[in-house]
This record gives sequence, structure tokens and C-alpha cells, in this order.
Amino acid sequence: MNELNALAESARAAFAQAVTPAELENAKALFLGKSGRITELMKALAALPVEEKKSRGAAINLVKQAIEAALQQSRQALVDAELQVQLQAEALDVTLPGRRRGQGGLHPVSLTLERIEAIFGSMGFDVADGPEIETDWFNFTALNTPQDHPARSMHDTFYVEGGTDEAPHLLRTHTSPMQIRHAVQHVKHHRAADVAAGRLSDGLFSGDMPEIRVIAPGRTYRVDSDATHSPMFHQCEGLWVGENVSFKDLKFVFTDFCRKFFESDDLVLRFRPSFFPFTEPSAEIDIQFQTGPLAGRWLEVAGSGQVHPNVIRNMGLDPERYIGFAFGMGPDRLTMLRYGVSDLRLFFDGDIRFLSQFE
Ligand code: 2NL
Repeated sequence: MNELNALAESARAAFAQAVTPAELENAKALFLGKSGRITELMKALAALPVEEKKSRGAAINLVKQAIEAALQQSRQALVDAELQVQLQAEALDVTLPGRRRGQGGLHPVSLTLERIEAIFGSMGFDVADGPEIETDWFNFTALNTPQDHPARSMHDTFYVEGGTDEAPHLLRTHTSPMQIRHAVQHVKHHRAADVAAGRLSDGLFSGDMPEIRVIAPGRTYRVDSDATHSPMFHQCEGLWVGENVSFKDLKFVFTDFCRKFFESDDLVLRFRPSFFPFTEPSAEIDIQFQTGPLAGRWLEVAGSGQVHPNVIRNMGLDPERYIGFAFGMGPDRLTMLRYGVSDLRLFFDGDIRFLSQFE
């Protein structure tokens, strides 16, 4: 290798060592600068004879071009390396799954209420609605509850501001007030038709009217809080009033409901004598599964009874003509039975890990 080739080689090596553009430009100065090696070689030409000057000059030019090409290559390499570093730093992993918007869902107790409404809806029941803050007339008096009944005490019922001593306001302790309101409206509506037709009636209504068939689902409140009681809980009551409505209708309707709700055709019912101020006679309803994890045990699911004549009167109806039955159940408990949940409080803690397991 002659000295010119060696010079080109050492320039390439110096350029390749440069890590930054500044280092590269310093290396360039050593070879191509004003007092660099190439310039020195050019100056030395002056001392040579004419013939040698020509060939030597051409050879130096070739080396100079080779060094310039090497410099250009190294410059490009530094630019490429810098770009590579930047791309690495700003890299996006486009294969990461996107962040989905959370999908909401119905609360398990709401799912139960929807099922109850659908099943009773298929049997011709309307769905009543009404206020959670009630007067004591709709919550207690209309339901034949004596003035001195313990349920009326501040120990059991949440009283709220806004009422009077004669008509206190409270958080409804059951869903019955919605049924009383519904029945009163129903009777008013059909009495108006009677009055318009010239059959004026005073006092209790004993004219013609379609049957009252209604369920009343919703939140209810009692002063009670432990592992199996929440101060806010749900109830769903049912009411069927007509001229020939009897316990056999109650048994048929409620059996059909339970078999549909629990999707169990061989489920059986048992009626046990009980007492409620608003029904006479009254009965607890127990169910028993024949198959599955709960088979063989009697489970209490509802209270029921024939609507008390005083309650029929408070709806504005004549109990000599109209009669019916009513029942009340706890959707919270029905939800626990259906899904095998053992702690009521899970429904009201609002823990999304629990709640998102339903549907
Ligand atoms: C229970 C008991 C019951 C009723 C609720 C009712 C409603 C009207 C008239 C008469 Cl408007 N009765 N409701 C009747 C018997 C029992 O519920 O233990 N519920 C969980």
C-alpha cells in the first residue's frame, strides 16, 4: 500500500471514530483543512519537476476525492444514527389493545325487578310508581295500621321534615302506598264515568269497573342495619282487586310467578297462616326447589293475604262488592337466592368487581 492509500485509509478510520458531528468536523480539518495533510501534500508539489508534478498531482486529487467521499458517508451515517435514536425514543406500540369505554350494566336487583315486571306484565298486571317520601296516611292509616302500632314509632320508621303533627312525612316503609295511590286513581277514574253517565254515587264506589291488577316495585326504608338488613331495601308488592278474586287466584298467580322467576317447573309452594294489619286472613308464602343446590328446604319468599275490608274502603271501594288479594316480597332476597349471594350488603357497597358479574 503506498503512502497515499494509507492516508485515505487513516482518514476513513478517523471519520468512523467520530461519534458527534463536531468530532467528525475536527477529523475533517486534519485531512482537508487549511493545514491538513492533503493541503501539505499539494504545497509539496511545487518542489517537484514538471513531469512528476502532473502525475503526483492527479494521484493526490484522487485521494482527496476518496477522503471527501468518506467524509460524506460518515456525515450521513451520523444523521442516520441520530434519526434512529429519535425513532426509538418516540416509538409507539401500535399492537397494544385500545382503551375501551367502560360498558355499564344493570344492578342485579334492577335485573330482578325487570324480571318481576315482565312476568307479572305477561299476566296483565300494571306497574305502579310513587313517591319515596310519603304521608303517614298512605303509608300506615290507609293500610289499617293502628295509631299505636310499633311500626309507626321513630324506632322503626324514618320521619322527615315537611309534614305536620297530623300528617307527618316519612320514608315509605313498604311499597303499599303506591298501590293505594294507584287504586284510588283507578276508582276515581271509573267513578267519574259513572257520574257522567248519570249514575251519581256517593261514598264508597260499588259501580262497574275493570279489575285492579298492579304491582308496585321500589325502594323502601326502615330503621334497621345488620348483616341481613339494610336501612334501604327493595320491595315489590302485588294487588289484584275484583269481584271474584280469591286465594286460589293468589296461589295460581304466585306459583306461576315463582316457577317462571326461578326457571324451575317443579318448584312447590306452601302457605302458612300469618298476620298483617292490611290483610285478613294472611299467609306467609314458602317455596321449595326439588332440584339444584337449594332443593328440599322451605324458603320464605313473600307475605300475602286477602285485602282487609278497611283497606278496600280506603281505596274508595265498597267491600260488599269488591274483594282481592295482595302480596309483598323482597327483590333483594330473591336476587340472593337466584344468584347464590350470601351477603345482602354486597348489593349496596357499590364494588364494581362484584356488580360487573351480573349479565
Ligand atoms: C311481607 C308482607 C305483604 C301486602 C304486603 C298489601 C297491599 C295493599 C293491601 C293489602 Cl295495597 N296488602 N300488601 C299484603 C300482605 C303482605 O307483605 O312480608 N313483605 C315482604
